[in-house]
Formats: sequence, C-alpha cells, structure tokens
Amino acid sequence: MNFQDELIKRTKEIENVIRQYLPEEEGFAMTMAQAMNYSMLAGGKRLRPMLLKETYCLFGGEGRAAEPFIAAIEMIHTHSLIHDDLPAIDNDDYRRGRLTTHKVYGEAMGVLSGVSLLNYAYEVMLKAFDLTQETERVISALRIMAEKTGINGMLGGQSVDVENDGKPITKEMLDYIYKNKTSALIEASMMAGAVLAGADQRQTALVCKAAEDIGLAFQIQDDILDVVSSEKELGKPVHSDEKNHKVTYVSLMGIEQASRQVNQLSNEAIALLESLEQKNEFLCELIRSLIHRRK
Ligand code: GRG
Repeated sequence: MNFQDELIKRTKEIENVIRQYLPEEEGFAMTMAQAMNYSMLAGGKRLRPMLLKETYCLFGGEGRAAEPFIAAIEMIHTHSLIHDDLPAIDNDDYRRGRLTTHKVYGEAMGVLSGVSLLNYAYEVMLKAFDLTQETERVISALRIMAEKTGINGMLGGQSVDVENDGKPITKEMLDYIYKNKTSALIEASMMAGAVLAGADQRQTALVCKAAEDIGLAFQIQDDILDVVSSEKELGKPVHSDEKNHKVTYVSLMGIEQASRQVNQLSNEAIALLESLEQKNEFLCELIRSLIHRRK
C-alpha cells in the first residue's frame, strides 16, 4: 500500500476512535454538546492524534490505553481553534471549510463549547485508567498534557502572540511564540504516545526535541500557506498575517528561506527519530509529507 492510501486508512481509524468519545447530544445542555461535536466533526487533518498513535506504535504500544488520549488531544486542539476564531481573538468566519462555531452557535456558545471541550478532554483521558494496569504511564501522560497546554506551553505562546499582535517583535520572541502555541501541542501528542507505550526518559526527551522541530516547521508552513494558498484550498481565510501586520517567518526572511527552514527542521526531526533503535517508517513518511503540505 502506498503512503497516501495508508494515510487515508489510518485517518479513518483515528476518526472512529474520536467518535467513540464525543459527548452525547441530549438533556438540557444538548446545544453545547452539539456545538462541541460540530467543530470536532468538521474534518480536520487529525495530525496530532495521528502523531500520538504513531509514536505509541513506534515504542511498541499495544492495547487501547492510548485511545482516550487520541480523542482528547484532538479535543484540546479543536478547543484552541474555536477560541482562536472568536471575535476577541482572530474574529474569523471560516474554519475547516465551514462557518466557525461562534458564527453558527453564537459567541457565548463558542466560548462555552470551547472551554467545555478542554475540560471534557481531561474527563476522557481519565478513562485510560480503566484500560490499562500501567497507571504510572497514564499519570505521566496526563502530566505532559497539562503542562504542554497551559502557561508553559500552548496558552503561554498564544498569550504572547495576542499581546504583541501587529507589533514589531524579535526573532527570539517569534520562536518563543511558535515553540509554545504550536510545537507544545505536537510535543504533548508525541510524548504522551511515547510514555504510554513505556518509553524511557532519554527516548521521551528525544521525541520532545523531534516534536518541537515538527511543530516549528508546521507553523512556518502555515505562514507560507497564508501567503500562497487560497481560502478554498485551506478552508480558512488567507492573507490574514499581512492584514494583521503580523511578524512571521515569511515577513522576516521571505518565502524561499522560510521553505528551507521547513525542510531543514523536518529532516532534523526525521534524523532524530531514525537514530532510535525502534522504527516507524510511516511516521517518518508522515513528517516528510508535511514539508509540502497544501492544507
Ligand atoms: C483560550 C481565548 C483562548 C484562546 C486559546 C490556545 C489558542 C487559543 C490557540 C492556539 C494557537 C493556535 C490556533 C495555533 C495555530 C496552530 C495551527 C497552525 C493550527 C492549525 O492546525 P491544523 O492545520 O488544523 O492541524 P486542522 O483543521 O487540520 O486540525
């Protein structure tokens, strides 16, 4: 089977896992459950759960212990997108090719369903204790998720981004923003997959570094696509960085140099993973495919 076919097959498997953990649309809070599911089922690439699962497989993970984490990482990611699109942040109308959550359900429900997805992710991850005897691994994965998504990770990066919107910032600050708002969640995905499968500290630290590079490359490619792609292809508005006078890798060094950085960071990540005794060729191919992603 070639990589594209395999990617489609594995994405479907991830979709099936995610669906099992979504909230029921019933009772008085039904509208919020519908808003949560609306964004969860809008069809993103499912990159973070895929990275979690593939890293779990890399270290020989078996059984269902990773499943709640696969669903939860996509819930945390989707929460960040719902809130990123709100009028108080980016005020965007389209995401994943559809109207944004607040456009369909209203701003208050956008705030509520976003935070509810973040909270629900933890309810879901706790279910892993029912699926494995390896409770210490679950605790380590939970710690990683909490740390990488909070002030010392995704939210820290996002806060510095918001605070400096439209201001001229240094490359050092830009790197802090990218490594936190984007890399941290990718680090959480891969590190959680690693520890759930029983990876040791050295292996987990190596995975963290590879994930940081993948996240940085992913965000730089996001900057490039904002310039060279279309709303139709991306499913979200383009040219928003220029409109918001945002400093990006493209505005700092131009598209060609930014593309070279994507290439270099991705190859560094692959080299790190290939230095491990354990192998997952599909994972390396997935990282390679992100270099030239069009959405
Ligand atoms: C709590 C008010 C409040 C806001 C939180 C944390 C946060 C907002 C936003 C995170 C920052 C963010 C949206 C970073 C961008 C990362 C990025 C490139 C996302 C797009 O990911 P894709 O391309 O999307 O994987 P799909 O739709 O494919 O899942």
